[in-house]
Amino acid sequence: MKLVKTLNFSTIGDNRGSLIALETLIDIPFNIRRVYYIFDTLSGVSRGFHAHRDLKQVLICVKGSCRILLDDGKHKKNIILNNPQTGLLIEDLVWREMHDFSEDCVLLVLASEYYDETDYIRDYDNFLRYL
Ligand code: T46
Repeated sequence: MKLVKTLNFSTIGDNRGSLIALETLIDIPFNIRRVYYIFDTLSGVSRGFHAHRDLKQVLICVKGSCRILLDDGKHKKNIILNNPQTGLLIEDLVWREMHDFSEDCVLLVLASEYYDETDYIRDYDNFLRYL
C-alpha cells in the first residue's frame, strides 16, 4: 500500500529512561500544523471510519496498543501500533478505522493541516466514488 509507511524513531535513552524527539521535515515528512491525542477510549469502541481528501498524518501509540485498519480502495491492511518508537504515516485518500484500543492506549497524531471537517469523507461508498 503506497500511501502508508512505517517510520522508526530513534530513542534517546539514558539511565533515567527514554525520550523521543520528532522534528518537522526531519523525522516527520510534512509541516506539523496540528497535534491531537486520543485516550480513555472505552472498551470495545472503534473510531475513524473515514478518509481524508488532502491530509497527511503520523499516528504514534505512545502508550498501550490499538489496531489500525487501512484501505486504499483496492487493498486492506491491519497494523498493530504498540510502540512509541513507531510512527504510521497515512497519506491522503486512505480509509482508516481504529479498533482494539487497550484500556491504557494513548494515540498521538501529528497532522499536516488544521482541523477541517470538509476534508473528511465519512461515507465508504462516497470514498470509493471519489477514488
Ligand atoms: C483521523 C483519526 C486517526 C476537532 O474539533 N478537532 C480535531 O483536530 C479533531 C481530530 C477532531 N475534532 C472533533 C470532530 C469531532 O466532533 O472531535 C470530534 C471527534 O472527531 P472524529 O470523530 O473525527 O475522531 P476519530 O477518532 O474518528 O478520527 C480522528 C481524526 O478526526 C481523523 O482525522 O484520521 O483520528
